[in-house]
Amino acid sequence: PGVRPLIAGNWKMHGTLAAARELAAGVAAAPAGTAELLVCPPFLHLLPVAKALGGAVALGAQDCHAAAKGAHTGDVSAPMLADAGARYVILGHSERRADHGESDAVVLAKAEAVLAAGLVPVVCVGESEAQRVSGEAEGVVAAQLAGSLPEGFAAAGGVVAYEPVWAIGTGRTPTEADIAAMHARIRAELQGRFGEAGGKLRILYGGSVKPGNAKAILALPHVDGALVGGASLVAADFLAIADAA
Ligand code: G2H
Repeated sequence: PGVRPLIAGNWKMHGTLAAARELAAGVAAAPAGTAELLVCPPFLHLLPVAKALGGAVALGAQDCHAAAKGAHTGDVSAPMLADAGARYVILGHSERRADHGESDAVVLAKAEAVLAAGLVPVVCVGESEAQRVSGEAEGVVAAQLAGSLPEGFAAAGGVVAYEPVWAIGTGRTPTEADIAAMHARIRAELQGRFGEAGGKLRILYGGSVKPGNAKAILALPHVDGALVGGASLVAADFLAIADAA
């Protein structure tokens, strides 16, 4: 209550240019609802997607470099993303932590670059299955937050996405009680660090969110939206999730 829910689509490394344009147009055709909509295509598709979205749906990227410019072959900076029309940047997704060895310190540096470019970081945190089973999940997530959120995070309206690694793309989700408990813990960490402002930041749930489970998940306390992977690749599914917010 109070914060506008955010439904974010993480398109990951999927699709052709034509498919990206079509998906963006399908999302943009939806009537404005309660939730803010955000789509995060691959870098290469940002500009055509921005054009197809026409401004009604926010644009985001899936990563950026920590430096504003320089000799970093193959990388993309936050100012470049701002220039292309992005408003959000997903950082520290577990696939980047796994595929590219991104640590909390790397995510922190990138988040600082995102803030410096006037963009909003969407910082992903989440425990592995072994950490969940051994009862460490909340401690792991609290440590990730402490290590990866920059000082200016709350002032910029930063977003936290809780994505248990074992729920990503697997069709498995935590119980509603486990999601609610983790989101309450994340809220407490944000308030402990940022005070009153931490009470208003959006905390998204991510990991196998589908039209069929979205309503129950989005109704939980301190769940202020969703980060959607697989189901964001079909406009009707993505919009059904947004309607559940
Ligand atoms: C988690 C999520 C989106 P999926 O990675 O970031 O993907 O919805 O496919 O589990």
